[in-house]
Amino acid sequence: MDKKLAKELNQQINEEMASAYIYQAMAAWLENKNYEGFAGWMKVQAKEETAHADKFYKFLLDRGEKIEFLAIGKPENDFASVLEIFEITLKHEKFITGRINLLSELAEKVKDRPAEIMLQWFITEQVEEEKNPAVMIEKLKLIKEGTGGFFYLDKEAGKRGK
Ligand code: OFO
Repeated sequence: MDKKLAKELNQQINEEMASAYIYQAMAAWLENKNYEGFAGWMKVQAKEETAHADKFYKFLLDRGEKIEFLAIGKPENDFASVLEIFEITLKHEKFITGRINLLSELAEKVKDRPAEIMLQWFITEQVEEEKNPAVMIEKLKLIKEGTGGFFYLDKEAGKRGK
């Protein structure tokens, strides 16, 4: 396998695990505030990220590449509001979409067809990954924290993955 592509795919395991870490820290902050629904939403998100990491892990294993686990930085642990959490989430997902696009362009450049096909799943997935926080941001902008509408949204958010 092309060395640069293998290195970047290995790096993506780290990016996905780092995403899980970021979202789990957000879930903890939300749980501390007793926003159990939003916290549940974030926990589902974190689990999805470890599943994404696993897809890259398995792909590299299947191709006979050596896997190297890299360091994960300390995530943000304090937030100004629930809205800010989802804004950070959207920004982070846009960064991940950029990573997936980079991987896809690289796979195309070196004509690695299996990698191209594997990455197509992620290209589609990233549409959802950006849409989910974007929808939540729109809703949160319409309602103030502490209102009945806010607690309703918290409850609705908790239905994710159930
Ligand atoms: Fe794995 O897509 Fe979000 O980060």
